[in-house]
Amino acid sequence: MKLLVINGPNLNMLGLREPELYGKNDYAALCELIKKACEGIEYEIYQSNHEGDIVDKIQQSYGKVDAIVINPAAYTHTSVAILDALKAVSIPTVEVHLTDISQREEFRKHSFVSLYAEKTIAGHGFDGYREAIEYLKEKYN
Ligand code: CA2
Repeated sequence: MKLLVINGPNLNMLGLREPELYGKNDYAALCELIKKACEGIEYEIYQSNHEGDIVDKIQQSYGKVDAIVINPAAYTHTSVAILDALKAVSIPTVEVHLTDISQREEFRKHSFVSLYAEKTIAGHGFDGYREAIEYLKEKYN
């Protein structure tokens, strides 16, 4: 099984600002957690601040990747393009958010990606990634 983890804009800045929201651990620590959770399977972690690059990455996964974990970050709330790319490749996907977006500003409450993702995990911090990976391993490995 090959799993792709996609992280959207600014997640590479974790730990530098807003620790009360996103925690004090940095992006390298998140990648370490993902690495441990992916023990026994092939995986890749991809981070980009650019919507089109994320769309390209999803398209390139067609026929090569068995499952996707995605935190689209701010693009969650704006990107029909990322939603359409996920629909186009039809790869099983779990959406993850560090924070509970349903309890934040109005503009964060809607997620385009949720319209495709088979599961959304929000508000569990870094652990949400572990939960998403375990769910996909259990179901598709
Ligand atoms: O809760 C989440 O995981 C989010 O996807 C995080 C995004 C936010 O735009 C979404 O609404 C919810 C933000 C990504 C990281 O932003 C940072 C901001 C300051 C310092 C470090 C990271």
